[in-house]
Amino acid sequence: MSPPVADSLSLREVADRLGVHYMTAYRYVRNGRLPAHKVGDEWRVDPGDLAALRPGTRRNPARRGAPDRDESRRRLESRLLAGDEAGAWGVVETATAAGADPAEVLTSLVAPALERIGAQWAAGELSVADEHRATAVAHRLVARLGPSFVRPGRRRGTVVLGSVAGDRHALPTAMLGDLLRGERFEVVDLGPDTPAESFVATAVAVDRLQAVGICVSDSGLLGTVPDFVQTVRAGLDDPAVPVHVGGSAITDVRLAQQVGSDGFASDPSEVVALFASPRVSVLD
Ligand code: B12
Repeated sequence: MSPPVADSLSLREVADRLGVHYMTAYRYVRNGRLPAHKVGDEWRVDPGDLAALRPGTRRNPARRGAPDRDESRRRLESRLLAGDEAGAWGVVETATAAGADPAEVLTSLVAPALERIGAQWAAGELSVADEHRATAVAHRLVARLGPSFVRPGRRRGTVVLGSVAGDRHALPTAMLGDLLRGERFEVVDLGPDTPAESFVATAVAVDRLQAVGICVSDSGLLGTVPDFVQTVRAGLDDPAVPVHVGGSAITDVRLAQQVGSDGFASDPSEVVALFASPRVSVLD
């Protein structure tokens, strides 16, 4: 989003310049199509951003009404960073109306937007506060999308998910859990910073345990993962149950192998197949 500038425009002025109704201009802001910032109670728009929105200067008319993925991502990123849940949800609804299913919304919109936000934080372009605000909104989007992953029919067994002890990232297992629920797995998501003992206590208590998934986002924790995996594995009643380790810190199959994972998935489309497989281990 553009920083506040002295010559920024009110929404009324934006509407006049575009020749649209005030509510249309407001909607452009709320769904992230037009970057804006709040000054007190009022939305203000940078004239440069308005110029970029003008019909004919910005969009291919053939695509009018169906924003492409990059544009939707950019809009979502802008709404996440603005802490604007309603606007962010508007981007999700627009994508859904254009045909995206909930899994695509998570994997093609929300995750890449967070990835970009993380990259900007790492480059010193965003503060930790910006990242926290964006993540809080992302949590709410994921929660709102959750019920749309519920599928009727026989369950395929239970997957127990959580992040390795010390890892505070909560969204990866929340999103992964929904992708798996959408494929009729029962999922118990233990969330961030889960002790090995909690994985074990849960895994031995669930009905028809299919697999355990341990998420690692912070590569600073990688040294702890092999022992962690071993503790979890040793605590399971059935040694044939696979224990998978994944997440953004597990970047390739070799690393997965080193930390003791039974499998590796390089992208979301492979994750479901991985959890569906018995312990044949793609790493053997
Ligand atoms: C939000 C966020 C935070 C939030 C987390 C809040 C919360 N409640 O979740 C906060 C601000 C707390 C945070 C803290 C830190 N973070 Co952070 N964070 C992120 C960010 C922006 C988004 C994470 C996310 O939710 N991604 C969305 C999910 C869906 O994507 P995903 O993880 O790839 O998950 C998918 C797959 O990997 C897969 N998957 C996930 N789990 C599993 C498990 C299995 C078994 C399998 C098979 C697949 C799988 O399925 C998912 C769906 O497709 C990322 C950027 C990024 N690239 O993701 C950085 C990022 C992960 N963080 C990073 C860092 C460095 C940190 C800190 C160390 C910063 C610091 N110095 O304090 C701390 C670590 C704290 C800790 N001890 O954990 C780095 C990690 C770099 C690295 N390689 O180590 C990243 C990549 C940012 C960056 N570009 O540098 N962070």
